[in-house]
Amino acid sequence: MQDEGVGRTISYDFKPGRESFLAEVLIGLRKPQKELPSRYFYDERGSHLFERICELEEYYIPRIEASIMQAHIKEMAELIGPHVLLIEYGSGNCEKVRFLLDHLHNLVAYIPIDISREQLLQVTKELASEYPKLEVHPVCADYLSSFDLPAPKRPTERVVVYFPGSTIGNLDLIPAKHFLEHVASVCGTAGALLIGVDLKKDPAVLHSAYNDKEGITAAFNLNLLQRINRELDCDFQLEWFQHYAFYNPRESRVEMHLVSQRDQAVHLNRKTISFAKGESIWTESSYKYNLDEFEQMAAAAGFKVERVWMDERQWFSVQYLVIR
Ligand code: AVI
Repeated sequence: MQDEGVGRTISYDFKPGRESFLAEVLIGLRKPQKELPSRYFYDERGSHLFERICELEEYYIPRIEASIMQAHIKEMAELIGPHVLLIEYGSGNCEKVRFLLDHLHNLVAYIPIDISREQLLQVTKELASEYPKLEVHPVCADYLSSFDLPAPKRPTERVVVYFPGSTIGNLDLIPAKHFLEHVASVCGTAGALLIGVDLKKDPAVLHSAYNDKEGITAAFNLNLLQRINRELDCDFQLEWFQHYAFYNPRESRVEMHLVSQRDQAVHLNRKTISFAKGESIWTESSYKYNLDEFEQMAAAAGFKVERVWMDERQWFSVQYLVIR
């Protein structure tokens, strides 16, 4: 599929279709604890709202991660080495990868993988003008599914996967381990993973990060219902659902929910789904790790943690993992 304007191509385009979206929504809303998959947050408006979240004072992750990258990029580039094929899972606006694009030696090619096709096309276009010599192969896909990776033109010494932003935290623990196993197989024996992992901290900090004063996170959460209305012809009344996010210390995760403000029903695919007042739809989990927990999970997936960089308060970590 040709992208007008820049002559770049979406190398692989696996935009999930309406049918699988509908099936997942119906399955989720029929569970005793209703739930929706958080990866559907990222339609065009959702991706834009997430960018605004990343600019919020309360949402510390992007700021701290960028400061860690900035402080240690030379050491990271040394560890990663030259002639690398760089793959980014969930590339979003490709903002974070720029540290690597600017510092890696003789980068062979960059493969951004994202589910948001519009954003992927837009940022690929921007990268093409900023890095005219860089070989970029955008892939539109859900990175949890399997797909063939495009082959770069030049030979590659090793594959390095970049997974920033603690997006790993949005996976439950078993899927997170499976995801790491999948990454290990993509990397091959010489490969490595550079990953951002959010750490356990004062729940009050987490509470403000997911309950910002401006209500952007609430809008981001509610946008999922709007997307379902628009794409699946559903009739959620957004004013009767309220954003609710809290840290669950027992499970080490921030949970986001949408709580029904009254008894109500919605209609989807000729089916009626009822909500009692106070009942919630669980829309996202964001797990927070300590270093040992993450190291154990990585080891179980075949990785060895080679290096960890953290901020002074130890709120966030960037970790360099190699195959064991
Ligand atoms: C993308 N992901 C790591 C974010 C997080 O912190 O779990 C998504 C998000 N949800 C609410 N605010 C940000």
